[in-house]
Amino acid sequence: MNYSGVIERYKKYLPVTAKTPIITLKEGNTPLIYAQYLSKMMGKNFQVYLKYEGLNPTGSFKDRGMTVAISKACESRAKAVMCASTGNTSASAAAYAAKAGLKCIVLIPHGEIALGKLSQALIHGATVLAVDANFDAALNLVKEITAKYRLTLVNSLNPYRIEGQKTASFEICDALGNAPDFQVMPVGNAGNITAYWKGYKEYKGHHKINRLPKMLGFQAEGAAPIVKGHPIKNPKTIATAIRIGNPASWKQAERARDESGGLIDMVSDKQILEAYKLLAAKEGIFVEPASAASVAGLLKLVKKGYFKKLRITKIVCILTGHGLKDPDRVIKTVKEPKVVKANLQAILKEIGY
Ligand code: AN7
Repeated sequence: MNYSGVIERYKKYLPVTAKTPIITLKEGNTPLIYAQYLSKMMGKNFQVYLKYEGLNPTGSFKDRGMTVAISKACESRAKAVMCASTGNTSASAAAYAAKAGLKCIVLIPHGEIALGKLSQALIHGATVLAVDANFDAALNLVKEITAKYRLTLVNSLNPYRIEGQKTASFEICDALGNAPDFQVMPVGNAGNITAYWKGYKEYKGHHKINRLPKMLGFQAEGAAPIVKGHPIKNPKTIATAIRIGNPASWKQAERARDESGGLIDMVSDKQILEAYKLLAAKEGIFVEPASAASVAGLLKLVKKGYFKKLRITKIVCILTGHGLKDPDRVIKTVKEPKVVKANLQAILKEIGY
């Protein structure tokens, strides 16, 4: 099939017209991978799938929203776009703005974004400003500036971002033939859970599916405002992508949770790193720490006995970003390679032959 990106594939469900210039890097169409190890671990009748969003062009799910946001910005003759970011939004905005010939300005929390993401924003030619503040403060600045000047906001407060991101739920339903029973995902600024839930409801409205999943969202313990019920002033977690203390789509996330009969809970950095290693070692999938929060959450719920064994139960975990975004984390998490002499005996001894 000649695949042309999420706008082309799902334009029927998106706010685009024949006049919209489509700026695409052929995002979307990511694999839904059956998780052999996790499914077996959960026992008979459970099927766990991993939606590997790290395989989008810039390595995260943000590209689905960015193709629509940047296309609409071009349609309205914008000259420049701006966002605050924990990293992935800036990488995606920079790439799509480059393709569209738009200026891109990003504010990042100084010293707190993963190296891969920073490299992306820089090489795509964005103006990157590292501000001496956390993500929440940076986003407030961006909101203020974009309200006053001719700069288009491309954070997920921009409704076109949500529109594009909802296509991931369409893909899951198209692949499974219906909605899954549960969807597990990380929650940061809460745009993505909002987008998925919107997508599922719309697909049901169009009779493409006949049920809705329960939405299970996970925040990092040190950055869990929704779980705790109040903003977190100094959010802390090794999962820098979701180090967010006052999510922009807080209310919408609660609505997704409540309407679906799901939950929003939290996982510790330790649980995140365990899931991070398990995914790589047992499923062959390398994700960034924030993405591992979904599987960490799944494991937490399994331990609690949350899932009842009734019939075939399908669970989809969203793996939001690629592991190569944050290679430093691997080095901090696992043993570095052993240095050996360049001789046969020494190597055979090490590998036990
Ligand atoms: C890998 O890039 O907020 O709940 O500025 O990069 O929709 O915010 C990233 C968020 C999950 C959380 N996984 O999604 C940003 C940014 C990864 C992410 C999230 C992010 P939302």
